[in-house]
Amino acid sequence: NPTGSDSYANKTNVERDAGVEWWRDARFGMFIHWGVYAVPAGEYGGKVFTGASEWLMHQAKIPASEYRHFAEAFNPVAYDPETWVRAAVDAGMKYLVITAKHHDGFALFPSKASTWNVAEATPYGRDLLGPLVDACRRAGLRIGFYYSQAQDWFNGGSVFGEKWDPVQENDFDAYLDRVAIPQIRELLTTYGPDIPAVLWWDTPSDMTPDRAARVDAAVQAVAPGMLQNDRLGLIREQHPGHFDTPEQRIPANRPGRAWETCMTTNESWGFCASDNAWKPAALLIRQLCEVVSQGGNYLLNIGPRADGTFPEPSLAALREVGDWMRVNGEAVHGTSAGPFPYRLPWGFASRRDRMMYLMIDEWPVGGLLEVPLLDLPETAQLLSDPEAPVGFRIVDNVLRITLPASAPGAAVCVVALRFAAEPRIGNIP
Ligand code: H79
Repeated sequence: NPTGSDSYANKTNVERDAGVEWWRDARFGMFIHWGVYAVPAGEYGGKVFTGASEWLMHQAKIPASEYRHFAEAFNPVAYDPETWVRAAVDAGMKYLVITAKHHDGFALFPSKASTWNVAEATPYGRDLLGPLVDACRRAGLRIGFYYSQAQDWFNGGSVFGEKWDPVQENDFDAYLDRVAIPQIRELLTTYGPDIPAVLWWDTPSDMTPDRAARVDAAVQAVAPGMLQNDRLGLIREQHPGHFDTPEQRIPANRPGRAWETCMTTNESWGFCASDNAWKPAALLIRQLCEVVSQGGNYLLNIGPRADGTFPEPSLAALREVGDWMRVNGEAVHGTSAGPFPYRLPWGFASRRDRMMYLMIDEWPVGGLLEVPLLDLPETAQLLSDPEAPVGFRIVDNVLRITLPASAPGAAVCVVALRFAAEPRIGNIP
């Protein structure tokens, strides 16, 4: 009987994790930060703001009466959700989370709760989420909604730090009742019974226990058991949600439950014209491997342009990650944390049933890989070159795997080991 999060918090880890199974197996998803901030793209009044273009209204202290003009230039005529979804699927991603509303209060969906939405405030004049939901459904991709429940600089929600506009002088409870809760209901009732698959809250400033309970009750009333992250309330323990959300980092110690690292592909979440700090695909792959080896999910962000297209460097990175995933995806999807608590000299490991995947990002000298396992595998194979000879034996309580003397490529290289039974773990260096 999935009632509020209070009862949820009392459940055992196993009960709590049952509804998270598809999400855990997915391991790899796409975050999408899209809104009218893609129009100024990190520049205002001749000044370039770096870091996070979705924060421009806040950083440049733009009054709502001026900021709304960006919506008049938000006309994503090249928006083709099928293309987005194909890019995600081809990259090996299994779910997608899009900003239904970010801190600037702009809704990507028609809303009766505020005219500050795509249907009423832009020349595009129609829903952006529905077509994406449909494209995801057709492709078998799950879709979640990010919703900034507390910060809303446009509709009278909370404001991080100093306020700069009279519209922000508002009763927060009135904002929750007038905007946030009705919009959350709209998001939960418009797109179908299993949509969204996840609710992704953010920055719970002002979300005192009674307010968080009020929002959660609204969610449970229409979508009992809805998968949620851990950012609903100020007191995280009151509404722990289903998973932890380390942002822009991979935790040194693996959390004791489901978790998801979200990361940008350059430095900004929203599209930022001046941000050219694109991470090489090899780094994204390495981060995916590290996260997966610790039992987490990797939610990789894309900031689409105002015309509805993904920036070319993002597409290039997704294609490269996809090339890697087509060869090595079995080390990612449906796996759980490897047996080693931290990175070994050569890299990471994940496992599924009797398989163990060694994800090598630092090729061992002479191709001699030392793995702290006490049992021999039945087979050992390089996923990128299944015909390559791979030897294995146990010497001094260490599994020694003989690989080609030099690395076959630049990206992480995976060796798949199949065991007859769960191997015993040796001394971890
Ligand atoms: O949606 C993305 C961020 O916009 C959001 N969470 C991710 C998923 C986020 N909101 N707040 N924060 C992250 C942390 C606050 C960062 C800040 Fe700043 C430091 C706010 C002001 C100083 C970054 C740098 C944003 C503006 C300047």
